[in-house]
Amino acid sequence: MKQLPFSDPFSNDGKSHSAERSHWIRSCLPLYLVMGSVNCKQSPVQVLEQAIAGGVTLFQYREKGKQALRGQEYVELARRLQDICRNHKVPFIVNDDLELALTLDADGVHVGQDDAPADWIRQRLGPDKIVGVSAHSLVEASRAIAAGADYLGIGPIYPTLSKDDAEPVRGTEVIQHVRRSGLTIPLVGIGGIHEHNAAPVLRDGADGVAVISAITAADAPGEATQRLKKTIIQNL
Ligand code: 3NM
Repeated sequence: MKQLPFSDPFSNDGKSHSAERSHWIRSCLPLYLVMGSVNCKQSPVQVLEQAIAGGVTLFQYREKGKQALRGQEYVELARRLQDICRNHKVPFIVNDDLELALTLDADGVHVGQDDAPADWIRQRLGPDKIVGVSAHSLVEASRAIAAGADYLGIGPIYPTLSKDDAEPVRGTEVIQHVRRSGLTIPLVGIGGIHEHNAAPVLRDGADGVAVISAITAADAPGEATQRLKKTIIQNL
């Protein structure tokens, strides 16, 4: 897992969709933390610091749910978490909020199937930022790739309590299906993944796992991250 210099994919060198770029995106995906304040038992700042120390390779700010922060507080938390990411050279992605991403000059945006289309996001963000798309089937995966996605989040692999409107569980079969169809796009599995069930997700073709509760709901988020990272390294 060679980590290329952080600045590479963001340089405007006309290679946005080159093999180099896709290699770099893949190298960001092994342990992708998705998180907002509602997911955390401790302060989100502390959780993110511990998680990054434990080996998180990519971060998504996803402030969703009834208790989610709004307005200035929402932006303030985003800035604080982005600062931590910058200090550790971990890319900072915003969930479904192009305006916030543009305001903060975030490294990218992640969208779901009911959010703004990926090609619209890509147009506004420019070629150098990261655009991720949630997909639940081969058809959605193919469409996202055609719309310019850099990576896919495929799930839910296992049952999850972290997303109210989660789709039916897909198992790792959906990842096998996407890979067997010949699609090579960087992708992570998401939904109910933790240290004891991450291995099949990677063996079936994912480049990493995206998690919320495996890290945010742990009593010791740093240690939970380290254990999960160990499993990932053993199975990638
Ligand atoms: N997206 P946890 S599942 C944010 O299937 C999200 O697209 C999903 O949280 C999808 O790791 C999910 O706690 C929740 O199960 C993941």
